[in-house]
Amino acid sequence: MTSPIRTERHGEVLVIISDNPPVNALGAAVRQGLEAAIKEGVADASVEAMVIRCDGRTFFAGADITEFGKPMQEPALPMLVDMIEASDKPVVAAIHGTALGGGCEVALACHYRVAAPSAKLGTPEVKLGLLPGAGGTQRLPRIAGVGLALEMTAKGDPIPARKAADAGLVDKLVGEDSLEADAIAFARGIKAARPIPRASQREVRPDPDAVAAFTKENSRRFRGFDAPAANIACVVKATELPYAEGVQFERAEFMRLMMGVQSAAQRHIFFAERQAAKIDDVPADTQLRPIRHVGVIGAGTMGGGISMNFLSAGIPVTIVEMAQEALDRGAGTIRKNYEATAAKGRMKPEQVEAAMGALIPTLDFDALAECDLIIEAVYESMDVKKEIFTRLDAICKPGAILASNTSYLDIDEIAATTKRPEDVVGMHFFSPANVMKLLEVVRGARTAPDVLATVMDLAKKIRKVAVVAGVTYGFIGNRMLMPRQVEANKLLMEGATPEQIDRVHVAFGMPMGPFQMSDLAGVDIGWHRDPSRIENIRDALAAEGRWGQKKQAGFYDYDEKRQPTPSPRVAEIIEDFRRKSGSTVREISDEEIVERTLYPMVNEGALILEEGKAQRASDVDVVWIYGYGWPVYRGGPMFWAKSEGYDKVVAGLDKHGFKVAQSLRDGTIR
Ligand code: 3H9
Repeated sequence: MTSPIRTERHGEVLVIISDNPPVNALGAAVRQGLEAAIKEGVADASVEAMVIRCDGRTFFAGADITEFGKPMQEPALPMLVDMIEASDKPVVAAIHGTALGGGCEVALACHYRVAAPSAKLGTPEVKLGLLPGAGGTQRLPRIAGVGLALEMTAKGDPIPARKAADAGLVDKLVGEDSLEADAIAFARGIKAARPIPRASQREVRPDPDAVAAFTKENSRRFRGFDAPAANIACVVKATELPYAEGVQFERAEFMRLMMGVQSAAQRHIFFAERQAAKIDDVPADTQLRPIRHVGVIGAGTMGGGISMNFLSAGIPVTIVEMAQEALDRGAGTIRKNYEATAAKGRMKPEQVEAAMGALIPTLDFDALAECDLIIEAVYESMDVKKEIFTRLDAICKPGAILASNTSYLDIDEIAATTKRPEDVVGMHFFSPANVMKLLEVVRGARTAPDVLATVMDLAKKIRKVAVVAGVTYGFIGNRMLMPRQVEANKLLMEGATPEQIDRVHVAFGMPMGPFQMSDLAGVDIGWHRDPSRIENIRDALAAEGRWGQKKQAGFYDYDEKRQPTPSPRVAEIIEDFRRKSGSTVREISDEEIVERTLYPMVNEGALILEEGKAQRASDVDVVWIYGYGWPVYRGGPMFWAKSEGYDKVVAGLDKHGFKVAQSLRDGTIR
């Protein structure tokens, strides 16, 4: 097998080049090649300096994650980077694309770093439940200071080359298109400079105030995760210990995290997210339909949020409403949202104007005739949706994709009202649609493969994580929500309180529990609107106008700042229902809440897979991570069930009398 590493001589400079697509991950062959090339440079008396650069779209984007958990082949990355740093001839990293993780650590071990202005540097290991384990936590603070090292390691977001240059992480920004030539010229300039600057030999002073402030500031973000604290601890060690001892600490922490379930879960999600984009029976090279102009029907919260995704990606949107007032309100909300983003400095005023300039609000339904994709986002009524699709069928150009944002309804029934069911697909966005990353792409019985492929590709362009779902009530996410809600309501009748059930869910790592979620979404959603018909606790709340946060009263009472407190009135309502139904009230344990609200979700996920309504278990996990805030360190419901042990989950379900999915009982979930 040919090595992914080659060398080229440019006079006294040896250029070491990696060519390991797609992202130059530092797999065994790359490490072996780099080791050999550095040795070659050190041994050759005519070499005075070395440059390391990568072919393709990026500098090394990290260790090869697929090797984790397998026996490590020599040389291990920590050894390799130490060897690079120990070279008695200066080594220059020439960075383009993203120098991430182990890639950033290779750059930190080099004596100098030059970068293209568009490059980014980062240590995203924390997002995989890890820390930079090849000296990164020890070299980074020594070069860039404690503050930036904490930001980069514990949060994991990459920084632009310019910021890296300001912090001393990059010695020189070079030409965007002349990286190699400029790096060679730079190497010539420093080839004789002595002493050779070695990051590990530098010192960095402790800064306990900065560490305390950073930890406090990010406590919410880090809640439940093991890796951020480990990253912080390593950076602190860099200020207290000599390099050799600091890396030992780093190594031990890295191994501890690597063996833990959190990192396994986070690595699972890294690959699950990428896998979700692939459709088993649709070839990757399927010819896509061009989407140059999108139409959205409905300028409410959902329609507005959906439109923003496309506007932000530079795709014009025609948005249609029935009344001028609703149209103006919708367009106004979109502008307000963009302006709020601009006020936070995350958008330039001219970008706001460019996005708004690409929005065409209209009352004329026929204006959708020339759109390439039309997304219906009106309220959940099959009759209304059928009428809309009949009209779309009559006016839309041939080949246009007709999508519904329905959260529950049967796409096939909607498609059947048209003469082109192959062009009909579900695009289920999650609220707020401009923020939430998940898109469920609902594949109807007759949806054409190129329609699916086009929508999946488009999802990537608008920075969504798309998952294919089959036609089933509630698709993947909402269908799994239903058994949870049913059990949560039963638990109330048996003695649990909304506070207890929500607390268990939050302690598990969910952003909120089932009743907090009801209050946020609106207790009145799906309500029959007849205050005299009170069949359950929810009806009783809705009848009293306790519609949730918007009314400052739902399952909880809310103050003006939307802070919840347990509601005595709700306790009364629950008590009243318990009495009327004659249910025996008992103490409910937190464990029972987990078994009865979370295990049934896993069970439903297994049924969805058995019925072929999701392609793979990891897709179900992606839905829950990106659509509902399932804690990523638990890897999604299906990964969680596996890591807990299917036997334990089955036993819990059996104990409470649930009908258990066969694949869960057999442990054959895929
Ligand atoms: C680390 O470095 C540990 C060290 O500190 C210590 C060691 C001792 N390995 O994302 P894309 C695959 S931990 C293996 O779609 P983009 C990916 O699965 C690592 N494979 O492209 C996909 O495969 P497929 C720290 C990897 O342009 C394909 O490449 N580094 C790796 O949207 C294309 O990926 C990170 O965490 C990898 N490291 O984004 C960086 N990276 O086509 C992780 C990617 O079969 N990577 N693949 O589905 C990224 O963030 C993005 O891939 C990147 C490109 C921004 C680079």
